[in-house]
Amino acid sequence: MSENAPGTQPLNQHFNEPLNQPRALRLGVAGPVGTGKSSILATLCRALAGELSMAVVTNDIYTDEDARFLRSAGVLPTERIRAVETGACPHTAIRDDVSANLDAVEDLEEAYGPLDLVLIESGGDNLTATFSPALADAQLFCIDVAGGGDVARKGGPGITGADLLVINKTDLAPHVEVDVAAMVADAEAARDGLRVLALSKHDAASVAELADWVRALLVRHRSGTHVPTDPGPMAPHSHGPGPGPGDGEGHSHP
Ligand SMILES: Nc1nc2c(ncn2[C@@H]2O[C@H](COP(=O)(O)OP(=O)(O)OP(=O)(O)O)[C@@H](O)[C@H]2O)c(=O)[nH]1
Ligand SMILES: [Mg+2]
Repeated sequence: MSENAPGTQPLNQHFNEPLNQPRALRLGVAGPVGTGKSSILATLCRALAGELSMAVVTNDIYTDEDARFLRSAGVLPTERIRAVETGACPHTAIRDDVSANLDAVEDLEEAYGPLDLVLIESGGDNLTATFSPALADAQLFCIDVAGGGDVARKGGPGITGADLLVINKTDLAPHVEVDVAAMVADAEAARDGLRVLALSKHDAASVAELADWVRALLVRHRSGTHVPTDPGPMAPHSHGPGPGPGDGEGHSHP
């Protein structure tokens, strides 16, 4: 009789996962257009790729622009950076039908696994776009000082409920007349104890804090004490007809 009679194998063997080797932590990065999501991915790859096995999935509406930016930045081997083209609705691909993103993540895990960390960048969207917990174990929502000091007060599920809220580009604050401390205080008041991080890619101390936050999250993921939470659904809205592929005749998200 074989050592493992049918039905007696440890459950994980059915899924080809070594025991005690949880799959990679999947960290989603969302936020409005241009707030610095790709830069955060580049920063995290530079800070962590020496100690963690990493891969990246980007989402763009029409192109693979973000993937090309990250490949040319040389922050990871190029084949570990995959692009998903989302069509007109970036939020759909991270929330309503996550299959294209899940396929990309699983392909990367199969090709280069075991991985420690997969970063998924959402296409730039509005303040209410968040990841489904079916795709991301945890999510970072990114706003920036250039969008105005009142953005944190505008709320939305990413600002109030993401695992980490980044207030980015703090080096620009004097140029756009924003008080970073007040913006952080507004955000903290909206987040019921959840972490807020003031970040600039030019401020090494803030980059180190971001990397430490990811390391601590990974420890909780591996020990099974991190519970993925859903920041909440998008606000109801509709898209008008558009000229691009995927724009179609327009549609609504109730
Ligand atoms: N001054 C400053 N500029 C930054 C910082 N982070 C990002 N940027 C700049 O902001 C611009 C947009 O950054 P990206 O990282 O491409 O932003 P994104 O959110 O990925 O943009 P989309 O994917 O198009 O939504 C670029 O010109 C970056 O160089 C920062 O900390 N400080
Ligand atoms: Mg980007």
